[in-house]
Amino acid sequence: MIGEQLTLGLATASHASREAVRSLGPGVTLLSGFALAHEQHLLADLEHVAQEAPFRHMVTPGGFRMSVATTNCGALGWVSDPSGYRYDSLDPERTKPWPVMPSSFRELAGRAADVAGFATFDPDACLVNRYDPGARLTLHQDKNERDFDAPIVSVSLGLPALFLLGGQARNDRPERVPLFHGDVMVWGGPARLSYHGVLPIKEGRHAVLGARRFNLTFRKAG
Ligand code: MD3
Ligand code: FE
Repeated sequence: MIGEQLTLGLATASHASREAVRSLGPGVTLLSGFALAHEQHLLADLEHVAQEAPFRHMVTPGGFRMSVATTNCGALGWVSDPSGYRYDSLDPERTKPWPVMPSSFRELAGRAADVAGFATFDPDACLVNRYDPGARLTLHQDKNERDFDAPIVSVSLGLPALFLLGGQARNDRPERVPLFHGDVMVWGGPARLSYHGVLPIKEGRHAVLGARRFNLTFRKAG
């Protein structure tokens, strides 16, 4: 119940009852429904980002086309190509900077980090993943960022997903966490280098976003 008390002041009355804050283990906080209060704004801004820097299927260093389609906004964007993973200030497809991170995105990420106990989170990168049914993300660690003290904030929109929450070793058996439209997760401290992934998205239709899941991941990359 403390979670609802924590979030009540941040949510509009109509969304407060759909919010809850839950710890999923050391350094992992799930803020259910946290993005719902700002849904319209977020979706409009997401549309603008994707218009400027279209989603594309990146290729892994192993030469595989990712089933997830990706774009970015903010000063730095996550890029994968056959030469490796990196953060780049330029979108290689347009040879231009990534779209500016919308204030709706930045502010949501900051508020979520704050509720989870990370006082000032000022992300410089927002990776946006788009999943069609069947798309997945195999178990991996995120270690291309420079600052492992900063948390990572993730916002789920559209179709639900089963998130794989693993441990510090690839062989640790992952827990399955269902994530729904509007859920926000914050990772930091001991969980920052945890293995994680997303099981193949099931067929379905979300009332607003149709047959798709979007995930915004905010990072301090530079
Ligand atoms: C835990 N994306 O893009 S976000 C990724 O739903 C990625 O699209 C997933 O993993 C998605 O790299 C999950 C949640 C997330 C992101 C980064 C993490 C969890 C994390 C880094 C460390 C630990
Ligand atoms: Fe990841």
